[in-house]
Amino acid sequence: TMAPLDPAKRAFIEAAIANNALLFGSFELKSGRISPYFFNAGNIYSASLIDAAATAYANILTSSRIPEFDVLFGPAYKGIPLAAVTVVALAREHKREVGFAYNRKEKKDHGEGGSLVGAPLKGRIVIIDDVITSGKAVREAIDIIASSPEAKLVGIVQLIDRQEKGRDSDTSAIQEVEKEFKVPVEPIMAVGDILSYLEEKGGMEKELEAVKVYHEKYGAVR
Ligand code: OMP
Repeated sequence: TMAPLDPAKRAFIEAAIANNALLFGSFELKSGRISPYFFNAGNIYSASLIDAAATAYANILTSSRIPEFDVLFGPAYKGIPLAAVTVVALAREHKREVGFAYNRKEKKDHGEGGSLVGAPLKGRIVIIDDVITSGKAVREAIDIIASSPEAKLVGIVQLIDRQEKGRDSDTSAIQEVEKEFKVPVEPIMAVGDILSYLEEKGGMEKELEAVKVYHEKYGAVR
């Protein structure tokens, strides 16, 4: 049996399901894996759900292994609104004033030009990301920081850690990224919380079973 689910996580998962941000079915992932669940951060658009996400990110950014930082980097596209709302939550709820930055997917050659927008990418940077599966997407964001000479990556926060095997080993994508880049990667929630939710709620036995079977296959070996 599993540890009882934290009430804030339970409320967030419930709201995510109600807003179609957390879906059950059959989904092909970026990594090619076929998953019985999918978290779509693009469906975090209602005021109350994005507020809950911002609060959760702001909490993990201030009460975890994440060190002090100067700029929150939200990779395009889904990271952009998340970074914007989270800097507001950090200022309002934690009296911490940082700027946010993001990238364009298409390079712009007129107007102000360049592919980075927002706060100058200088100083200590934390990446705010939505979901980590194999670690491919977050590595793309890490590359952007690495190619900015005045920026130093100091941490990464994830909304959902799917706790899956990474690119190079049977250990989790988060462990691989922490080891390779020597920065903390902190998830707000993990697949275990989704399993706990389904177990507590009851009535979703098919979904629960499918997530368990999937996790047996792709889950990281600790
Ligand atoms: P990796 O690049 O394999 O770590 O997969 C993470 C990325 O895949 C995320 O940034 C999303 O673009 C997408 N994704 C989700 O949004 N939600 C999921 O539940 C799973 C994925 C995925 O494709 O693995």
